[in-house]
Amino acid sequence: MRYGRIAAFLAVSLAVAGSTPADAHPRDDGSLRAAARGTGVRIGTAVDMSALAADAPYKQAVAREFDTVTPENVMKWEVVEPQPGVYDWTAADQLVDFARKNGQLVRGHTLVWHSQNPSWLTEAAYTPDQLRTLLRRHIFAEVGHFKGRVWAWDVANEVFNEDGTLRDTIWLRALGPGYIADAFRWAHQADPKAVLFLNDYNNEGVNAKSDAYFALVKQLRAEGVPVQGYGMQGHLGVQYGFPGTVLENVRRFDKLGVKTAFTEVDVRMVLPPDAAKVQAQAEGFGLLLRACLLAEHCVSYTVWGFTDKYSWVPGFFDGQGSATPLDENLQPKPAYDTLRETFQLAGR
Ligand code: 9MR
Repeated sequence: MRYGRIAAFLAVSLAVAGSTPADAHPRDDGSLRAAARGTGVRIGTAVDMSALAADAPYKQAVAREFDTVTPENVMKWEVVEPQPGVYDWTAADQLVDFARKNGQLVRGHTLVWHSQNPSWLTEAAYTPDQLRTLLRRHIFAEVGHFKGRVWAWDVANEVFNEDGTLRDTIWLRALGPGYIADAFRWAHQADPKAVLFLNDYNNEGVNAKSDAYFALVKQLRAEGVPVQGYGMQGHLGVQYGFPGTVLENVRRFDKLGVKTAFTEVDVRMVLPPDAAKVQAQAEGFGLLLRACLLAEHCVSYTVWGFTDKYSWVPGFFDGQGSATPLDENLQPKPAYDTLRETFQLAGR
């Protein structure tokens, strides 16, 4: 599989761009999903549930273009347990049903994190024992609710700082570093078939943060902890340049025997866009996809929103945006074409 995939990719990479005959993909409806077929890498997107409910062209595009969906917000703790012991799975169930109807898999996001936790949890003075019980209950409730319906879980999200030290969170403070292994064990008990991931940003290339993940994965697997995946979010910006060691990094996790995935890819820019930034953006999207296609166990490539109409970026980074492969009118940018062509080259 691995060498077939690489050989096919390299062989056609040498072909002149655009020389692929139009009839090379008889079942090709021109979508990313069709292009990804046969490559071993699933193409996914984060889904904004308000947009899915209100915007028909958006909804059609989610169904047409993607093999997997990730809830952008509706599986986070603050949404699913707004009051202690009171669960609300409504929006998340809607996405899971939508995915089943469209033959898509679901990446669950996320079980233990420092952000988007309910205020009843973060603002009360729980003892360490109580916090441990609450975390365990949360993981069993959520993973149990979706048992058999969620393909992969981002179990622990963003647990390291940039320098490779563990992030100071309510979990680390109260429970110590062992909370990570516990979260994986509980998730595995709740759904033994779900593929369990660590997930972070700025961990795509070889650096202090990804080194810390490498050591953690090695250690957890040596201890028999069910960590099965390493997720790289892939929030890039054209103004920063792109990491040069992504393939090297993905391959070292390959060798540890875990799956890898790009889980939240977007490539932002300082507004307004111009031709050079748009071209650089396409290269950023392509760089991560190539690394995934060239790795042995990279199972999915997910964009964090596919249209600028609903991207999180402008709300978080002043003066930045245009971070997704489709513009506000759902028209493709060069990044979209790069993704499709890169998949097509690898899939033939
Ligand atoms: O896209 C999400 C945005 O709508 C939320 O307001 C934000 C809150 O922190 O979270 C965003 O998604 C994040 C994801 O869950 C984890 N990695 C970083 C993403 C972008 O901030």
